[in-house]
Amino acid sequence: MKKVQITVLTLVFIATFSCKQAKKEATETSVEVEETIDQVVETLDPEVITFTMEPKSDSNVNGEVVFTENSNEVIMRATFTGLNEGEHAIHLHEKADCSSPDGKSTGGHWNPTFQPHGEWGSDEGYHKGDIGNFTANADGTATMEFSTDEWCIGCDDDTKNILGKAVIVHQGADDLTSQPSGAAGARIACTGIIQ
Ligand SMILES: [Cu+2]
Ligand SMILES: [Zn+2]
Repeated sequence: MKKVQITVLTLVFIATFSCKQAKKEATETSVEVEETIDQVVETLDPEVITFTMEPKSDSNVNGEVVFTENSNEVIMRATFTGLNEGEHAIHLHEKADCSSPDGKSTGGHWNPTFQPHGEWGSDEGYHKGDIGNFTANADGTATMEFSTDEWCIGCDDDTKNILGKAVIVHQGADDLTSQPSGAAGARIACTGIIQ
């Protein structure tokens, strides 16, 4: 009889222990699953903000700009109509205010790091708004894409946060050297980047 009791106790002990172990493993697994779900949600549901550009300086330019933030990178995609064929500068300017007819209410280039105007990525410096140039087709349409890890949408870093800035398209090309803004001519389309 004693032997039976010991055997039963042992079994109870083993059962309790394995149950605790199983519970611990289950908790660990569910934490891992939650972390994985968070990662998947971040991948499937990136921050996306979309804006319609309005014509400025009596142009007929219209456009749509989409910013997507994904894995510490912001991708900008834009489409335009009503442009003259050829190269056009596109920048982020410092204020999300498109109220003036010439677009100058947006201020100068967004330059939170106090650098000279230049080509994006240049060793000599460049503004955080110095996206560069894109080319319009003979029918006046254009698409452009730009991506960088030097921007964010709504983060706490003022040298990266594009919210509160403006997108400006110019009549001419940015020569990437003239100060302070590349001598790109009139501002022909504008949108504020406001959430
Ligand atoms: Cu500009
Ligand atoms: Zn610039």
